[in-house]
Amino acid sequence: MGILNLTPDSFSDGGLFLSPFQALERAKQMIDEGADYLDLGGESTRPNANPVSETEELKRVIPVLETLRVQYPDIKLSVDTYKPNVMKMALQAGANMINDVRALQMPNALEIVAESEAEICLMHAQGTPQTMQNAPTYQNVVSEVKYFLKKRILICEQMGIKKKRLYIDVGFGFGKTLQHNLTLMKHLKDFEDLDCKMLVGVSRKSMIGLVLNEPVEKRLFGGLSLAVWAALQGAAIIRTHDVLATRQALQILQAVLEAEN
Ligand code: 8Y4
Repeated sequence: MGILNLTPDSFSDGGLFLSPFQALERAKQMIDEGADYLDLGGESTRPNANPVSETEELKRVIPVLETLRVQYPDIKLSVDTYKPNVMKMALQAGANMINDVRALQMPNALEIVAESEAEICLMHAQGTPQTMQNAPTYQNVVSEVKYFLKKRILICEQMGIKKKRLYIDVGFGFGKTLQHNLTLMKHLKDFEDLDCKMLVGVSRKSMIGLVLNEPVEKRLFGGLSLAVWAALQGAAIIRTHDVLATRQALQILQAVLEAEN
């Protein structure tokens, strides 16, 4: 899954992909590099980022989504939003997935996606982007994240959403310290018994930077290592800024896994 930032303030590629023209160029590049999904985001989710109005988010996301839908009928289009009305408009414009860092906890979000056929990513976060990095705490990060996701899956099923439409995501960096992130990564396999596909997003994140002591533009190798690890633990989708490199890392891994004995 290639990340398509439609925000002017995203700190990894600060403003590079804001104009619709540039966004579409970037989308084409990631599709050419082998992305199966694009994840369109109109509100920065980085720590301390300012929330964006619904009107502004719609203005950033919907025109690009509509254009991509026409130009690339086969690519899966995901929209990264927690706002129910953005979900509704995105689904009408042909989005295939709603990627919600609040796991459909906003009023009406469940109802809106339940009326559609779209896939859904339920992500765990502690706190909001404004507050989440202020001393996150857990007694047991793995069991607490797992319990949260289990509850959200159950609520989705009660709303009539079939489990096969759901992806779960532990939400690396969302209200987690470096130690929490590493522990979750070590125990990704434990999430298998929730019986949903898994999405993992670690591309360029601070957990890589903190271990390697590298700035955001030098985190590719670390990110590839984590992508391979996550795939081995059962992740179905890797959300990344670096589609070609990630594709190739996963392709060679797959060749090994499928080799004859
Ligand atoms: C550099 C670049 C450093 C980006 C940090 C970041 C996830 C997600 C984000 C995730 C799912 C981000 C929207 C944070 N992360 N959605 N979204 N899973 N499902 N930070 O891990 O990329 S935004």
